[in-house]
Amino acid sequence: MGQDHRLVTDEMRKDFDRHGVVKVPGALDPRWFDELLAYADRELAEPGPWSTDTNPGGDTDRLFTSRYQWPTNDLLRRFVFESGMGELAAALMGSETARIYFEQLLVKEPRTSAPTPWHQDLPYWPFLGRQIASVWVALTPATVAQSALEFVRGSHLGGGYYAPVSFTESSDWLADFEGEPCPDIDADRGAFDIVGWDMEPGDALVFSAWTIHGAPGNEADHRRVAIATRWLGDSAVWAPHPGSDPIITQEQMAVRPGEYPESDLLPLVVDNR
Ligand SMILES: O=C(O)CCC(=O)C(=O)O
Repeated sequence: MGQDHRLVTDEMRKDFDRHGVVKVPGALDPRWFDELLAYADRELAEPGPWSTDTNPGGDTDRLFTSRYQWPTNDLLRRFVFESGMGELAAALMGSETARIYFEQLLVKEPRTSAPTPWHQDLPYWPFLGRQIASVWVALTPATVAQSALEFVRGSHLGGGYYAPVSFTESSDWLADFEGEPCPDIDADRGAFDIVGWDMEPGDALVFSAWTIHGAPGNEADHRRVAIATRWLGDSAVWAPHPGSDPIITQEQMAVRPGEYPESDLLPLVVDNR
């Protein structure tokens, strides 16, 4: 049974278990918006070390991501520890604890054609387990018609573990992964149970790391900005593999594959034990 949470209803818990995704309206206090949007401006102008970019410096046709800055950035550290996103993830994962893995800024400039490819998150990451989830919070409005995320409902239960795909053209660490490709959802959308929600600033999507998801580009005439946090619950285990994200590697970890990822690099943000 998950922890009580003022925003999480029994229906949401059931939906998270059955569908692998839920929308939680008004999850992020508006007092965070201005600071996080200003951070997005700074990042776009001067990207951090772990970023991807389809059109550096462009103000259109640009899908930009930047991750793993909470260890060195005071705003993002506060966001990770104080915004309540970890508590939300723990409640929906049915976990007593939540460790932060990383945060990720996601920006689509107006009139961006690059879609977010359909993918599962877990194969990108050096972990395994059912209690691994993301909280994706909109900082600007996003509609399904123009730019919002979509999910294949129930795909977290399908047993697939699909090869990660790069968000940009460049081949990078993902090239080491060997595995079956994610199903081509767009080739036959009617064959899948696809769900998405129009989002307002502060609305969150909480989804399992096993759930297949993707997004169109951005047809809107405003920037689409979101920030995601990635959470490890009680039953997560360390599972590095070729093609997993190099932000944290075996060399930095004292635990062995298959063990619970106890580490200062993955601090406990929520601990209700
Ligand atoms: O914001 C996007 O378009 C991609 C987000 C995503 O894939 C994720 O948060 O896992």
